[in-house]
Amino acid sequence: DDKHNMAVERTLSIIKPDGVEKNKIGNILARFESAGLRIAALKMAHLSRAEAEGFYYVHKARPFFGELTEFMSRGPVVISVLEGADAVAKNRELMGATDPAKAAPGTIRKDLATSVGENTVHGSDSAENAAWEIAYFFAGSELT
Ligand code: RTP
Ligand code: MG
Repeated sequence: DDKHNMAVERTLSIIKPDGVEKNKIGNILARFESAGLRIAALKMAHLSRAEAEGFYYVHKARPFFGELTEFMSRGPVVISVLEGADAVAKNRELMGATDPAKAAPGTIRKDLATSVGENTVHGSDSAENAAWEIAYFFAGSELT
């Protein structure tokens, strides 16, 4: 039904170290707000290697795991919780494809990212994973 299809959801977003290095924090957060997503929690952090490994644990066996976790811990990131109708899918749409070369025009990755490895943003890929990812970084009292 319509209610189900337009469920109010939360999703976890990370502006990766390359996005912060390029001074694109405001640019990216403005895209979320313009698309109707509300920023329900927000912080900057410089992840340790272990924190990055824990977050991307699901990719532990992949060949790019070392590169990915080294990159994610090389500088500060901006971690936020986005809330709104279909927030998980809406954020993925705003981000574009994992490979910036394949991302649609007007998406964050097409406009700002340089490679698959340094693709500027992370977004949860399901509501279930979003709940786990939000709890990984935020205490309940930090969510508004
Ligand atoms: P993310 O989790 O960061 O939002 O990205 P995603 O869902 O679009 O892509 P995923 O398959 O979950 O991969 C996680 C991140 O790993 C890096 N990656 N590198 N070198 C490679 O072939 C490769 N493949 C993936 C990317 O930074 C990707 O965002
Ligand atoms: Mg992913």
